[in-house]
Amino acid sequence: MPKTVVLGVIGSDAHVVGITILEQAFSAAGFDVVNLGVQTSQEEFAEAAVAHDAEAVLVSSLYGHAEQDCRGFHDVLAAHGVDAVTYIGGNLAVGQDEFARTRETFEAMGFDRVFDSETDPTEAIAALERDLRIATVEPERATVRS
Ligand code: B12
Repeated sequence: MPKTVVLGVIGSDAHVVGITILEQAFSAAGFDVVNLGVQTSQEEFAEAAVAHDAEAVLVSSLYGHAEQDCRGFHDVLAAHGVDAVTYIGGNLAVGQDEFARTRETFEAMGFDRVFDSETDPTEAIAALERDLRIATVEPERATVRS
């Protein structure tokens, strides 16, 4: 059964190219992707996660206001009864903030993983496969030899 992920750009952010690439990459990797698009509210993420029984919620933010937009996000998810892995990625801080500090900030806010804007989608897919413990069977091992 494919695992469902909810994906969107939070807050008033309108940068759409990154999540379009992520949607294609996650779909090609075998996930069911619910793409909420840009300018998605915290409630919309939570409602979609419930409606689609999502195993992961992937938040994107590019315009530098991620910290404000994500304040209370995990409380909103919890209030809706969402039990899902949460990732955030993109350009999460204003200017040239040191990424290690940015990661700490968002982990403290409750995100399971934090990715910067240099992240290749395959890195996030590999992390999600590990976090959701998806078995990947190599084709030759799956072949039954007589
Ligand atoms: C194109 C663009 C725009 C376009 C957006 C068009 C559209 N509808 O998409 C327009 C002109 C509208 C725009 C507007 C603004 N922009 Co702009 N924009 C860009 C630009 C040049 C490219 C973004 C892009 O498409 N990149 C290509 C995609 C493929 O990469 P990506 O978005 O980074 O996504 C990848 C990764 O980040 C990562 N990723 C992203 N999200 C997630 C989530 C997860 C979970 C994971 C794992 C990975 C991940 O994977 C993605 C795929 O590889 C960037 C600069 C840059 N070079 O990045 C600035 C940039 C993002 N914009 C910026 C700013 C400030 C703005 C404005 C606020 C400017 C203004 N004062 O009006 C507005 C905001 C408007 C709004 N409401 O959102 C700043 C943000 C600064 C910051 N964070 O400190 C940047 C960095 C430019 C800069 N150097 O100052 N922008």
